[in-house]
Amino acid sequence: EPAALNILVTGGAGFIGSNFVHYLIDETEHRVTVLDKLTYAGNLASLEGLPAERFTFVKGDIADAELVDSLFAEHDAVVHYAAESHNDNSLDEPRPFLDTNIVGTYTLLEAARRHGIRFHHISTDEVYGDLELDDPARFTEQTPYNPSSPYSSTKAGSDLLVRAWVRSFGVQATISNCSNNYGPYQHVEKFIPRQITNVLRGQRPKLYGRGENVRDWIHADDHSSAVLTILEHGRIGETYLIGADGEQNNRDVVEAILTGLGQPTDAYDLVADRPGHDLRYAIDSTKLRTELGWTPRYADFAAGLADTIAWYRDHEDWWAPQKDATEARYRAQGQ
Ligand code: NAD
Ligand code: TDX
Repeated sequence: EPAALNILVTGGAGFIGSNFVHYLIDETEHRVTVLDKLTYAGNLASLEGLPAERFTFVKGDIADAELVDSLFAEHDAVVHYAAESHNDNSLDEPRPFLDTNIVGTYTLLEAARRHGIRFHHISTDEVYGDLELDDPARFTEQTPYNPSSPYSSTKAGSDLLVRAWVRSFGVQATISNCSNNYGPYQHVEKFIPRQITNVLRGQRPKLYGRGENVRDWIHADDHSSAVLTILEHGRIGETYLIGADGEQNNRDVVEAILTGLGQPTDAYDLVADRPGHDLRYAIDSTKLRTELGWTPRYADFAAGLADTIAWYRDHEDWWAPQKDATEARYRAQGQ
């Protein structure tokens, strides 16, 4: 058994970060501190019921150098999830994406350098741009960066800062770039929860454009197991792509949600497309699987989606407070 560590998780009140915190508490002996600003996307209800002797919450900004410095002094490792994460918001108002994703990551890297602390940076496959729908290629660790949106360009910038701080200052960092996550605690602004909660409310799902864009879906628990594997066994300075062979086009996902909730498969609306909308993402995770022996538990997207639909059906108290405001924002954009 590895020794129990003190792990600092930034953005742990968000979707993937909160899933990772639950995973650490359930699957390891580590003690966890969450540092989270509680923006519109952060939700303390996602962290309810965790054991007080192993879990601490700190409200604060990753760009607050003094706070970050004092927290790094008390921890053995940092897993950095905090980000502005929604592409549609980044098209509306890019500034917070620069402040958090770029300046926030820079602030953490400077503290990592001072404290010599193990640092894992969470990123996205969107840094690689997009693929044609009929291209057999998938992204690998060698694919050149080519981000499309303000969101993905700031994530790309943050990845490059991490690489530079490893090479120039010897920071003990690894990077992972994961495909689209789904699962419990995902904000209702995102595609899958938006459509599930629309149908639960008697509203029609909204597909951008013609619904032909492809995303490569992975359950958040599988993302968590991959990140823990990299934290424990990854080689410093390396990048690992995380994916579970879950390519689906958006229309097929909406039809599966409608079927799962007993509605006809054509009961959706086509709405205005997202400007610059990436066509397709697809991850080749061979390096992570062969080098570190990782495999996803949810091999089957249909089973993971059924679990996720059931979770939203059973947790209206978690998502209802955000639903109206989120839909009002989309309505104002014709989406
Ligand atoms: P999210 O928007 O659900 O959560 C982000 C969290 O970060 C929130 O709790 C928010 O309050 C917090 N936060 C934002 N700015 C902060 C700041 N300045 N200081 C401290 N906390 C701050 O996002 P998510 O979908 O859980 O994504 C988490 C990470 O995973 C991001 O880095 C994202 O780029 C990456 N990622 C997401 C996906 C996906 O499918 N959602 C896929 C690959 C990678
Ligand atoms: O209502 C919708 N209708 C629709 O057709 C919404 C919200 C989205 N879409 C489409 C756009 C995308 O093709 O569904 C797909 C998924 O959209 P999002 O959930 O917004 O995700 P995406 O833009 O693919 O980015 C996500 O995956 C990579 C996360 O939000 C990012 O944080 C992550 O880096």
